[in-house]
Amino acid sequence: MSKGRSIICSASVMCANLARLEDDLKALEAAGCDELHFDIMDGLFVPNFTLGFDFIKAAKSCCGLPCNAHLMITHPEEYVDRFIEAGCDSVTVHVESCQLPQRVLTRIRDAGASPGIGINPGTPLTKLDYLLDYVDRVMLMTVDPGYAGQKILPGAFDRARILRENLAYRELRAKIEVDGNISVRNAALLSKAGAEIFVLGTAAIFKGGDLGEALDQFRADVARERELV
Ligand code: S6P
Ligand code: MG
Repeated sequence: MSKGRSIICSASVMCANLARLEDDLKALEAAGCDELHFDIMDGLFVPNFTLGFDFIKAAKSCCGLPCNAHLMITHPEEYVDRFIEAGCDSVTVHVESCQLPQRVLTRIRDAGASPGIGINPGTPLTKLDYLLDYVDRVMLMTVDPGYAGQKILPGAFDRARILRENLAYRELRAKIEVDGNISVRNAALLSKAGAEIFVLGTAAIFKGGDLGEALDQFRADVARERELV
């Protein structure tokens, strides 16, 4: 992040108050949040269940923010079209769950959405090599996926740096996104390492207070912290 350029904030909807979803989404939109991040889990790829098509449609009906689906599911190729139909502007699939990931990414783009590839902390970055030409974002999981409220894995910072160098060497413009325990300090360090999109969950803004204020505060704190790390 160069001086003056703000981080891209993608708010993790599974961390919102689901009983007051409309209020939370409107507050995020009013505060200038850049995107909504929908975690889709199927109980197989990760040991948890979360949101689905109808939930995304409901969210779309009460705010105009761009929506990203983070598919933590097996056989994502069978579902990407339906997530795009439900209103997702971008769809991220995991390299670990796709048999033929390049084909799935191309299909997402051909369907009119922006493709992203996600990668778990234990998967070598080299698995991404042949996919970087096909994506607008690479989502580095900074915790093992499945739950909010975890601690960042220390290897995350070097992985962001190595990926940024690889993208620069190949003159590719895919953005690096980071997901999991994005606190102010972790965001500052990851931003310095080359991350541009930050998934904001319980470590960032969903702490029970005013969401708009929390987002403003988070942006300001990360900008300040970034000068210190
Ligand atoms: C976790 C999922 C994430 C979480 C987000 C929660 O598997 O992919 O998107 O919703 O990481 O954030 P936090 O700050 O509670 O770790
Ligand atoms: Mg996620």
